[in-house]
Amino acid sequence: MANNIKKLKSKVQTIDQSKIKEAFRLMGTAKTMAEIYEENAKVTSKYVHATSRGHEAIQIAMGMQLKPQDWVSPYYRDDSILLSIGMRPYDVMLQVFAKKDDPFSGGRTYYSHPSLKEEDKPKIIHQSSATGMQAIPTTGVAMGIQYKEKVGIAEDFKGDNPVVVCSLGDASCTEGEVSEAFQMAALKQFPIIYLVQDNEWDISANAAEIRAQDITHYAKGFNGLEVRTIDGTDFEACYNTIAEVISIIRKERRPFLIHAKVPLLGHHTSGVRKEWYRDDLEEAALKDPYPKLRKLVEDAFGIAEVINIEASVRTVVEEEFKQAMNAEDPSPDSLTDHYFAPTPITEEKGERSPVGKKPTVMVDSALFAMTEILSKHKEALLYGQDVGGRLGGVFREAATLAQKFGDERVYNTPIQEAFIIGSTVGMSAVGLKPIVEVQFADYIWPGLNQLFTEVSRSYYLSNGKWPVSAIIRVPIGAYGSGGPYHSSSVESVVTNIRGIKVAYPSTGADLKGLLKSAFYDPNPVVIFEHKGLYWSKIKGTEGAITVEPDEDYVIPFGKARTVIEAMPEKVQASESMVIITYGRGVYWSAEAAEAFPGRVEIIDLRTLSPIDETAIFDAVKKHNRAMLVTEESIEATFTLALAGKIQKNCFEYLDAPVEIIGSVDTPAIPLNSILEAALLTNADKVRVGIERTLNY
Ligand SMILES: Cc1ncc(C[n+]2csc(CCOP(=O)(O)OP(=O)(O)O)c2C)c(N)n1
Ligand SMILES: [Mg+2]
Repeated sequence: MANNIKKLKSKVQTIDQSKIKEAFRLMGTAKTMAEIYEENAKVTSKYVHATSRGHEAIQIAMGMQLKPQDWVSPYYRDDSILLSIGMRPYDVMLQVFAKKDDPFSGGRTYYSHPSLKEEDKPKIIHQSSATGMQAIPTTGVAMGIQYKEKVGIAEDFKGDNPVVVCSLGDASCTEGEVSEAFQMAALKQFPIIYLVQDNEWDISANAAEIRAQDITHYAKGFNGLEVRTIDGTDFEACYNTIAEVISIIRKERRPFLIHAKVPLLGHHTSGVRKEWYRDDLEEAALKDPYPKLRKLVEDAFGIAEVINIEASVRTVVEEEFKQAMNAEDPSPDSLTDHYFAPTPITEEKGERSPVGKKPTVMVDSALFAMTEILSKHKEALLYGQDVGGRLGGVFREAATLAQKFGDERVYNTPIQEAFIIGSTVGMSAVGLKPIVEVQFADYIWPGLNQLFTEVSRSYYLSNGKWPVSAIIRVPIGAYGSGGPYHSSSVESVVTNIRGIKVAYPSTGADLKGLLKSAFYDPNPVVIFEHKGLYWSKIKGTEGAITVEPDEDYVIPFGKARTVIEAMPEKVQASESMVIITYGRGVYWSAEAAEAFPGRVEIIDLRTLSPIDETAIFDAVKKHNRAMLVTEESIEATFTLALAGKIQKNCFEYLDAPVEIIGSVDTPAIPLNSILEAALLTNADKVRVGIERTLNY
């Protein structure tokens, strides 16, 4: 047909007619899907869903132009992006019913919450349902791509370098974490597009109530982030702007924000209905992108073709809707599949105390582990506050690393704990091994949202596609009057987050071995490193200084270490007990145990999640008396839960209640050294506990 080679004119460039027709088919598909969900509300309303009605033009213009090497993070209103990157309606609709074959999550997460790792399509990392929180992980993808290009390990795309797209609703941009992402992208010039679809609604709150300015004014404050505003209902304008921006980014590697003004024509979600609160529905209907695109297709191909496309779309969607509705549900047996990705480190290997190596303080053991990792693996890098060359970490734990490995592999970040932690999702997705640092455990809180919402659930909710392989190093613990904001213990909160592994070593050898295991582990690992043990400056903690293990030394997670054994005759005479502890608790316990020679076995857990239940239960059954020692206070803690676990599993074996010794319960650790000492666990308090337990 002559029409097929005719080009449609537009301001910037011309678009192939076949593309216009394809866009119309996609838009019709998305619109028909939304209509069918409404027509079948009884069955589709079981699980919440939102559709792209009104937003289709900008989404399709974006999706159609992405290539397999690109990365996109669509948000929950982006089902038109999903269709336009090549997903079948059936694939997308499996999510409406949370079915087993839902290609994104296997029925684990909501409609249009995609994650995708298919050869022939752009890649989609997992993202949560928390609005705006995808900005950091997705910016992490762009940071990872830039890193690979800088250090020479990027794939060769023949100049067609990957672009990252982070899609956001207008209201989600008022979340604080979004600004961390913008600021990093602008500062470091990442190859990313933030696509903001501005419908001026935040559920029922409108723009006038919730923002001081629209996103263009806000984004322009980030120096180096180029901003474009477009009518998101005009397919040609959208297509052309996106084409231009993408072609710039493929070459120039810098960030853009595209602000697309769109009407929200559907409901906020299936559960929050537009009739309840919308006063702009008539006005919004006038901006519908569908009749606009329909007119273009009619002008180019004639009305018969339009009707033809609409009819065939309806048939396909109806048919595939039925198929999706009748598809298989996930089996309950699959419930815990993809909890953790399998790790290659399953046993202790290498030499823990090689001859000829010197006793080394804990902080240096970590430094040597890092040096070995960074020497061997170009995919490894370290970033965090002050870890860069000028200082090498506030504890000098990264001293010399930037000098040895370069500023692009060891670098400072701004004070953005959410970015530090959340960016690992994207960095890991592009094949890197980010090792990051939170300066003090007290400051993990701003990053905790990312740890919980994005990092910990990525593997499970992507049904095994996107494990987050990252190490998050966290100096922790009270030491030398650190006061309320440089002393806190946070392990109970962090171990409560499922889907991450947690280590808390008490010696240099264990820290080195666990850092190495964490490196080879495909899952996210938090390593707590006690500040008071780093140099063993505190009397009684000299045991943390160990001969440095060799390069191959690894320790599997979930394997405790026996620090001190009881004498067999004391065990036989029922005069012994076990202390189960970790971190600095090991040293308080060892000091206290000196008063009870041969009667106390001490087990150092080394990792808190997973935890070595076998070692714990075996020891309790052997000694029949157990005590737990922690630096935390006792209320609502990991240790308290462990005591419960011991009672439940070893009840018949216990000759005494499970004792717990911890710090005094206060909302914070006071600065004054007398108060600090009164609050903290110490050897005397442990001694009292031992006595009570042995004499019960
Ligand atoms: C962190 C967080 N807070 C609140 C919500 C509840 N919520 C879901 S959608 C939404 C409005 C988002 O508006 P916008 O980003 O403009 O997207 P739109 O729905 O308008 O496309 C809210 C508040 C959420 N999902 N996440
Ligand atoms: Mg909105």
